[in-house]
Amino acid sequence: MKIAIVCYPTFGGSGVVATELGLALSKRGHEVHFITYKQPVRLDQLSSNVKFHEVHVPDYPLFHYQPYELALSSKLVNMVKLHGIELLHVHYAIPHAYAGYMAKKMLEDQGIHIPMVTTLHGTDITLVGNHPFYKPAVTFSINASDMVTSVSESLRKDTLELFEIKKEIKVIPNFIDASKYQEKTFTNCQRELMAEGDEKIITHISNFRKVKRIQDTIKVFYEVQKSLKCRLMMVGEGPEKEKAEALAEELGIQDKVMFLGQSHEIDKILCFSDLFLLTSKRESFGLAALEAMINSVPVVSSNTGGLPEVNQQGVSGYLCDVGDVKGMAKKAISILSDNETLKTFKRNARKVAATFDINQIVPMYETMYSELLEKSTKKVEN
Ligand code: GMT
Repeated sequence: MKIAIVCYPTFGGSGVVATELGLALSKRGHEVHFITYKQPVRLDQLSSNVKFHEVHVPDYPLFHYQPYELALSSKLVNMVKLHGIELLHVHYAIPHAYAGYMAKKMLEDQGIHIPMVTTLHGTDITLVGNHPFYKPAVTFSINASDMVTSVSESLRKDTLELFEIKKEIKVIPNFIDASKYQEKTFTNCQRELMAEGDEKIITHISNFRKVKRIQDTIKVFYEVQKSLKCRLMMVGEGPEKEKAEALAEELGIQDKVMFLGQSHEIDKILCFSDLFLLTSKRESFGLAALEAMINSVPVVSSNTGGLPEVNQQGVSGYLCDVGDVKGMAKKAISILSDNETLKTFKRNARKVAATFDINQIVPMYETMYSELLEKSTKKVEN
């Protein structure tokens, strides 16, 4: 199959999922065309099967806002025609589903019929998409997609509750390539570079937006460090970073909290981590938690959105109510204060994560694509 993938190319879960999906599809013999405004961060293997087409949005003095959707839909039309692309797969509804639909309609006008899959990822539904400014366009473009998928059952439910959806939404969870991660549970990942031997390492990775409640992450750590020797690695960049730095200083724990910035060495960091904290207000799936778990790092997270579908209570970690700082700290301490317990949680975290292996999930997309292509060929024939 020849598939076009549209996604956000910068740091962020939806772009990571889209890129990993495209790469996996290319390895399974499909031709994949990434159509984005920048080369996706994880797209490091361009080949005859994997192509990248950049969307340019030229500036013009009249434009107060640059017409990105227009440029994207035009690029999609041109690339579909040039490369004989058979299917569009857009990730994150805003504005990709809308631009994809426009491309589809323009192509239809030229006698080219191309099905479009929209994958919903999270805030495109629960936060941004739900805003009255966007809602009619988001509702329309979800309903106009040929197939809609969501990354968790929880996101599927939210979509049906928040929007008037006339389409079936298929749940295809996010995935991980378990074969890339060896069983590192009890090996030394040069952790001595980051902490002393008797110190536990707690990690948080995100884009530091309000929805992540990273102040709670700092507060949970503050409580934990009262009971055991530990350090906190804060990985990422975003609007809430300064407040979190200030809070660490205010609490007098700035020497134990390291802000590492955006990193390309996530697996290395997770390799020496003992616990992952994810205190988000909302999380449709929590890819960061899954990445931690496959690296044998147990997770203490909020009990929200799709997180309970990923992090198993009392098995791969614990889930507490959003904002329950004391509860999360208590759970973190219970995992970290006994090495045998920690070993069990580490082992379990990896086992649970392995159920989201790429080889289980990517075929679900392939089957869906084949069905869609078959349906759309039949439609044209009739
Ligand atoms: O929706 C967002 O906040 C952005 C999006 C992204 O691009 O990072 O994150 C969402 O999609 C990820 C991949 O499917 C999920 O793992 C995240 O849980 C989800 N974020 C939220 O729901 C807040």
